[in-house]
Amino acid sequence: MGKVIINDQITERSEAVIDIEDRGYQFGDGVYEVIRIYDGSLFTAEEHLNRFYQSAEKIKMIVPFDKKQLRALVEQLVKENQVKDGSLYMQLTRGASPRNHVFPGEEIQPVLTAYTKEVPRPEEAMANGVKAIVVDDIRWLRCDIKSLNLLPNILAKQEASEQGCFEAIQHRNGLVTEGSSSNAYIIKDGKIQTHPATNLILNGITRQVIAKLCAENDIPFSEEPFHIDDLFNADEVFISSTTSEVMPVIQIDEQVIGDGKPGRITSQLQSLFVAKIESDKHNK
Ligand code: PSZ
Repeated sequence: MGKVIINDQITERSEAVIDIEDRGYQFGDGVYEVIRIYDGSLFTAEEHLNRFYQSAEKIKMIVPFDKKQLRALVEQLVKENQVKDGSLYMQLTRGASPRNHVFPGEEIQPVLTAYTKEVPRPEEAMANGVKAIVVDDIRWLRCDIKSLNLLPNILAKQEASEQGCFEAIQHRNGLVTEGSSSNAYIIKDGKIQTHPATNLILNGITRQVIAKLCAENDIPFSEEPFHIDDLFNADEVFISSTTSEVMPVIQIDEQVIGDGKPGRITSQLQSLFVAKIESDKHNK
């Protein structure tokens, strides 16, 4: 995908230049978003853009565009790159200035960058389910911010990958928070349960879509922390994210979940999610 955004410009990727003292590069001092693209259009764009502005505000950064301008700019990028099914990555850093922990002065402008890529839907994994491991959540206490700092998430995901697993499900003192790059849910006796949207998790946009679909379809959905034991003993487990959508988890560590196949309610949610993707396309 040839073109990228730098600040208010769309340019060829090969011509894009980032300063070596950009604070995103040096400190991870910035925030980001990933938005799914289905059939050339951005899915739940408004929700992702809102969270981008909120994340920026939480770290005392101001996005140098209004939401309408930014939306038009990223939509233009998707169009110019002719993305069909893929994703848009966008980030905002506190700008480039001589390395110093203290914020730079007001003369330093934040730096916005964005690019797109083609990403197929993970059909096989969604149909058959994936494996996960459980790890300690060693992250900071502001996981509600979609910060560029992802070291603990990367270490957790690498551990999962080395064990042949798709995701690492994190816990604090035995209470499950979320995956390294996903929200986590259990289903017991027909009821879906997930960690409440506090400072300890990212309030996923997919999570919010799922909550709404549950409300509309009379599927019990509760936001209450649950224990690792509940995870191992659940009837069904699934995770969610922008690219994983509703992803069944069929094994955690050595424990097979249910009968080792995606469960009934998880499959129902997958169907509802696909219907939502389709209806959003038609309502554009
Ligand atoms: O491409 C990928 O693998 C993606 S795109 C977005 C994610 C992964 N994950 C976002 C995420 C996250 O990083 C953490 C720590 N918790 C929850 C989520 C799910 O958020 P949404 O649903 O907004 O993508």
